[in-house]
Amino acid sequence: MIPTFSYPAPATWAGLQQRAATAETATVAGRVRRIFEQVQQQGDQALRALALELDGASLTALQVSPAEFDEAVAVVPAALQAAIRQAYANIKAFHAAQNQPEPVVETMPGVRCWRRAVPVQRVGLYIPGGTAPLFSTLLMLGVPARLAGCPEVVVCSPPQADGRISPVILFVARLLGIDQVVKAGGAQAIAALALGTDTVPAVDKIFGPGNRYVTAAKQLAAAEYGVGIDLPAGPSEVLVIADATANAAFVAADLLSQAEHGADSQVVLLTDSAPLLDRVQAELQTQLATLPRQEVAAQALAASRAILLRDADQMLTYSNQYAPEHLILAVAEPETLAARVTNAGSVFLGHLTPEAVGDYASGTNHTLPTGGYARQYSGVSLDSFVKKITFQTLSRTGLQQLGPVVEAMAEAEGLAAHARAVSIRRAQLGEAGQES
Ligand code: HSO
Ligand code: ZN
Repeated sequence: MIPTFSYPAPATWAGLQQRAATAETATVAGRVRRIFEQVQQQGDQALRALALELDGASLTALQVSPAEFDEAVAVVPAALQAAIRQAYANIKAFHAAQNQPEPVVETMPGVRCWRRAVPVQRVGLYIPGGTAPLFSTLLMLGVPARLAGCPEVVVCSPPQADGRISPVILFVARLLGIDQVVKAGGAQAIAALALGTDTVPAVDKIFGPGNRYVTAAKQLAAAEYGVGIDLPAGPSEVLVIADATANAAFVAADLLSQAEHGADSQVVLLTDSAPLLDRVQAELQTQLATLPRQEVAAQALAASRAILLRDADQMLTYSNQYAPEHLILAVAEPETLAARVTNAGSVFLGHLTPEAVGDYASGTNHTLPTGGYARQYSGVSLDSFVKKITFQTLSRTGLQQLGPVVEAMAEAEGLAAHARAVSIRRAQLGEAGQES
């Protein structure tokens, strides 16, 4: 089912690790640019026109009304509401613990430095719609936004053809205490968040996944409009490291859970057990047959890789080079391997920890670096919604102690005004500050 590679030489790994090119076509970029112009010129009117053209929705009000929230909440089944509440509690607990106290550090006598986390003031959360609106993404973005204390949080999501937003998304928004939900999708929503319209406030940072247009629009917003974005987005990925103790049915289920996201999802299996590999391939066949999204999943699998390697060392080296968004360690002693992971977005340890738990409800965030960006980026966390502003203050003693240090360095860099900013103060204190 998945193309197999047996004991490839390490020199060939880089080729195997290549992600399918997600070439940003000039057509997408051009279309996105025109949409930005349209939103800039016509504001809300452009959002209505594009909702009609692209979502088939005829809208008067763009903003979801309190009555619409009430209706939506009423139709979400109680069992789903309870599940979402549990996920919410877990995500909140995990992210709240990321709020660490920042100590005041006296670096020298009389020189005090500290840092304060200040929320990004205005944030926009983009939640894709389509056939399966991923309301879980609203939890993953909304929980840290609220915990960080961002004063303005606006959600944009494309309307269905009937002009509504998925009731579950509205239920989650209400649970989070977010009342600004705008019926706008695609590049036009990102343009509105970057530029501002009558209904959509311009924001400082935009979060959330989306299709090629949304991704291109976020890039444009960041490059030309001074707006922050969460992560360079790309197709979702999972890499499973499985040894002979792994359960083939579990491994196949994990691979498929990622494959069903999209035909461009990247699925990688590394194993040092040839019999396990055969069993996983057979299981994939069996399980695929019963999946509603089997066409999508089959396409993803066809472009993915199953690789037989010599041992745990090789598997770990390969995985660290690939830097997967999700890494599942389906091995007898996952902690040993986990300690040696250097590049991954989020790691799932042991046979009883499917990626799906992190996608929804264990507490970790599912907005993670893809495309190899796990080499240098972290996933979304509380930190994504704050800036850490640094502060410092010097007492008389502090200036006495630090002044000569700075003067010496400034003079050596040939920056006399810097040196003087110190010496002029020392002179007033009757110190031996000398100007040069
Ligand atoms: N695996 C996706 C997140 C997700 N899964 C949402 C289900 N719903 C990207 O990390
Ligand atoms: Zn998922």
